[in-house]
Amino acid sequence: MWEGMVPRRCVLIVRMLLPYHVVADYETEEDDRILDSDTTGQMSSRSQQWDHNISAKVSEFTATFEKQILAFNIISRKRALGEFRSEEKLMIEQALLQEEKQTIMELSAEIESREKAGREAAEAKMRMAAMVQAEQARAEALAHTEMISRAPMRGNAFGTQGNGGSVGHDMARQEQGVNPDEIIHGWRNTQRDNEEPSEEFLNDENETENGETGMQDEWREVGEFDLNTRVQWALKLKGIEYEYVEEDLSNKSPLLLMLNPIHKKVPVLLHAGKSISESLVILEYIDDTWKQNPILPEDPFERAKARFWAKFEEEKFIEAIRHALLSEGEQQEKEVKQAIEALEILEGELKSKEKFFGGEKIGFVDIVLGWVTVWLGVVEEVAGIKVFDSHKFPSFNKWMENFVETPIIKDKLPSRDKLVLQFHKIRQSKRFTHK
Ligand SMILES: N[C@@H](CCC(=O)N[C@@H](CS)C(=O)NCC(=O)O)C(=O)O
Repeated sequence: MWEGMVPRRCVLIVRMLLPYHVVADYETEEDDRILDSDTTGQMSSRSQQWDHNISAKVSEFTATFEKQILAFNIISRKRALGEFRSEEKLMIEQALLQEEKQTIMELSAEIESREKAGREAAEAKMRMAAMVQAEQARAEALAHTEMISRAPMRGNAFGTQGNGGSVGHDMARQEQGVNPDEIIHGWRNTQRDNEEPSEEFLNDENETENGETGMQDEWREVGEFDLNTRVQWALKLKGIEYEYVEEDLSNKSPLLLMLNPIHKKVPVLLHAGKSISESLVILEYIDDTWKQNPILPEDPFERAKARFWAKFEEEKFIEAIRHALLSEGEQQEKEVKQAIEALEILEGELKSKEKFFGGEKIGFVDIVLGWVTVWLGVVEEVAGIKVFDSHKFPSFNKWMENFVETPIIKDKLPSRDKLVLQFHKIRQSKRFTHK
């Protein structure tokens, strides 16, 4: 009813006032045509407006860009003169601060670990010194008892026998008493005497008279990674508890000189108050002393053969690799050639073996050569030489795999990365006293 009353004119107005988008669908193109056809030039079409906007934007961008180039050129000139923008300065300062912080943190961690190592070494040396002192006192007491026991011998043979027996018995008991002190180490003193260890002896921190300076860390770690490892492997294979005392080879301790006065080198094994030096000799001592898990064969001929191969490894193979690390040019080529020849011989020997030189189990010959499994690759990398080739030496390759996979060995293998660093330093310094 209401609808019928709306006048027609009103409907038209409503239609005209409808929002633009409702009718735009079919009117836009029409509009453009109308505007484009305008010859008065008063109205610009959509495409003309678009072109106009774009060129305005382009000139805006061009102006900004030119400004940036100008600023960049000025900044570059200033940078060349060492002047930086304030935010750049801030960033540089922050980066430097961060770097400094990191360096300080690393430095304090390093200092802390060195202090700890130093403290532990000093404590261990104190313990060792006390033990050596006890051993000397025991020897003195023994000599004294022997002297007394000999006195009546001149007059009374019966008395002597009785006394002698009891001394022997005491000795055995005392040896058992010292047994826990089974230690691998290097210490020194200029000579062995009967005096008590002096203050200096116990605290050698200020010692500098060795003439071996500047290589402290390198030597400490390299020392640990080769010959000492032999001894530790042997003890571990036999399940013997031991205490490991580190020696600073650039500043040898009085204890090392006392215990290994001839060679003044590590490793040294201290057992029951007695010191044993030379890694191969120590290995044999260990095998003779603790019978479980033998590392040398029982048969005399087989034992001799094992000793032969150990000597061969030392003199022909290991020695050549050591020298190759330190030499260059022709000399180095000669050493590499010798190492390869020795390796060919070892490859031939291993061909008939089950897993190791020692057969099914790791033995003397394996232990002597063992650290080469890590050293060889490191020396090759550091000295830029090639000795080992897994295709040419498949048996040796298998032996290396078997060796490093053995749990006891695996736990005591040196870190390759650390060795690479140490060997670089050693090669640069050309100081390699290892013989
Ligand atoms: N033939 C000895 C060699 C010992 C050796 O050369 N030890 C090195 C460390 S691995 C050493 O103490 N070097 C210090 C020096 O020569 O002054 C062994 O087998 O024990």
